[in-house]
Amino acid sequence: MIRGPLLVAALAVVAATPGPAAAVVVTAPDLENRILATGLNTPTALAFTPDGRLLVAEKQGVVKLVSRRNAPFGRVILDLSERVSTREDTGLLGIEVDPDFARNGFIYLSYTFDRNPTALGAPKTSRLGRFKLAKGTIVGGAGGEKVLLGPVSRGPCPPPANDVHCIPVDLGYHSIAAVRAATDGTLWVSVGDGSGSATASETALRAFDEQSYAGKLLHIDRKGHGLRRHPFCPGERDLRQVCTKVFAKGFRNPFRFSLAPDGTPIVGDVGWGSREEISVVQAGRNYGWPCYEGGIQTPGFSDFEACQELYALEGSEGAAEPPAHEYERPLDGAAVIAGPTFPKSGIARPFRNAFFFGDYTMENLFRVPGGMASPTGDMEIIATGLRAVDLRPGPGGTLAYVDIAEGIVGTIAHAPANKTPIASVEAAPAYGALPLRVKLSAAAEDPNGDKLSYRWRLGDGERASGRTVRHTYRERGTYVVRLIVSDRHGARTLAAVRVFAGNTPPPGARIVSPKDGYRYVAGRPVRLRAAARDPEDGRLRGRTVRWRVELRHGEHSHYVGDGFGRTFRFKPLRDHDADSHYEISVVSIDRHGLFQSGPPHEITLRPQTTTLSLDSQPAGARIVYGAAELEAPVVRPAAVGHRTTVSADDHFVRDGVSYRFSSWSDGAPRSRTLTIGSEPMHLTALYAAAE
Ligand SMILES: [Ca+2]
Ligand SMILES: [Ca+2]
Repeated sequence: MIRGPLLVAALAVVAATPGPAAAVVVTAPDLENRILATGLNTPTALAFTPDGRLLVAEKQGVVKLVSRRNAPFGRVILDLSERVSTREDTGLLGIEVDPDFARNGFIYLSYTFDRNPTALGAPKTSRLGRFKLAKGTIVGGAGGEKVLLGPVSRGPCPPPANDVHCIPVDLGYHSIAAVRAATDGTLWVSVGDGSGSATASETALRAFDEQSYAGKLLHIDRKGHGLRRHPFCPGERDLRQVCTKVFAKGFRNPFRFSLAPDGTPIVGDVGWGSREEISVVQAGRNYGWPCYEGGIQTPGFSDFEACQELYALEGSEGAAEPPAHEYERPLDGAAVIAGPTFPKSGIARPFRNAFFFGDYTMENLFRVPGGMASPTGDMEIIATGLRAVDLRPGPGGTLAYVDIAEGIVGTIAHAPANKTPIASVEAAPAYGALPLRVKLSAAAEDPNGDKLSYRWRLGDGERASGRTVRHTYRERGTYVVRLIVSDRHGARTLAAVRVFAGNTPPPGARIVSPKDGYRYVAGRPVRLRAAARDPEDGRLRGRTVRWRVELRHGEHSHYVGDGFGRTFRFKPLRDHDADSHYEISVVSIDRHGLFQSGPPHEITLRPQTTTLSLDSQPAGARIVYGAAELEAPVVRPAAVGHRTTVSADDHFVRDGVSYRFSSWSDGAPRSRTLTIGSEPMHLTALYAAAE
């Protein structure tokens, strides 16, 4: 039941030459892909201001503003990275612009809070903050935040209660996710169950608790308070109480949702082992997680008493709501991304009255004619090769997306006849001593085969034309070279590259300690130290030294999180066993953003192990160890510090005799948690012959 994280990021450093999203294939003949922003560092979410500027949230806590003047790279307007968790699927995950933005300048950010992001520990909490954007800057910077949800920022959260304003993220999964503003100025917020370990955990049941923020769709006002006529505790008048903010419950990881033209929330709930769900959400209803995944009673949870009680309600008013649409998860995973429903008129035909959703892992984009509530035709794939993690209406009646892996924001646009050119730029060299003579080359094509024209802005006030340009930069600086490629029908595209004149890259950071092959204890912090220098900047530290931690399990690499700084501390997860290890890499970037010239330095850390014997008396009982089903006796290596669940079968038959479980040899109950110590362990499940 272990699934990879939702937001697996490519080594998230700005490349010198962002190319077009070559991987995206638009399969619908009357649509095309256009790029709005490139060079983004693990972008997770987007929003547009009413005047058409693009705001992009990056996972590590940075907000960029992309305007016509600074496209396609944009510029940083807010950096919250000193209080945003990057671990696993957490981070800055949602951004929204107030519908009355022209007057109040409000933008909303949903993120996983972390007091010390350079230590990849757990647990965390979630937060919704409000900022004010005026004249292109955030008023008060990171300190200008008004916390609307989640003021309690130290995990673990206390048990749920109406006055406990703590949004749990126990393990680095299923954080607060999307925030959407309705036209009436109210806010909708989706929150994951905050649980999400590899095994069925009781904490997932918070998704049913109306006094917990976990596993909910919330509906609040601009101050973060509940709204009148809230469905779950109708008698409650104090709109600061948790239950007054809850609109619907029973979600696992409702990562993305949208509001249909009639205001109905359409929620995509990312699945665990078997199903992805899209729900048309009604007030006061229960959408089933963790007892159901789609229409299936969730294996692992179905024995829970709370689930048995919910199953007993099937067919009655109190039963859980099935999703409007569900699809099976393939073996290598899936992650549904619910997009917008476009209106019935005033928009190009392919978008009219249609709902769009994507699957991040399957890299597809789908169109549902008629909308999710009442489809009028079969859903169809409109694009592939797209790792979209946010889908929203874009400028000019388009569908805008964020591709986290490519670091781009693009739109899917209606282009029934003429198609827009596709272009990228290369600078050779892109850095070096002054004077720096650079050859700028365009790679461009037009899908219709149109003849193309090339207009350059070289970043130092100079302009040029032609497919290839030679230019000398005489002053030290970082120049953004922009190229506009146009076809003869007036369709144009923008490509860009940075030139670092009078600058050279750092050769590469090295991990000084620990040594490659170091043996860790799960749950015990490992302190890492790197050395990095830049020819111009000298010794690098802080944000210029970037770490990445990946967990390797079998053939799969699993992103754990990012850190920064010369020293960095992370805690190996307790929920992985002897068959996993960590790969740690470090890179450096100079203070102008020039990425190191050498490859990342990487080391491997392996778990200390001991021997675990699981036996039964008599032999032959089935024992579930973590996600593995074993037949006793079995001896296996186990990672020191690893914590998991172990359960022996209630009864089994051997040689025609029926046996019933009585206890474990250490007196523990049949289903128990186990922490692996440093000494070899031997446990026996004791059975007695049943009458
Ligand atoms: Ca064309
Ligand atoms: Ca440098």
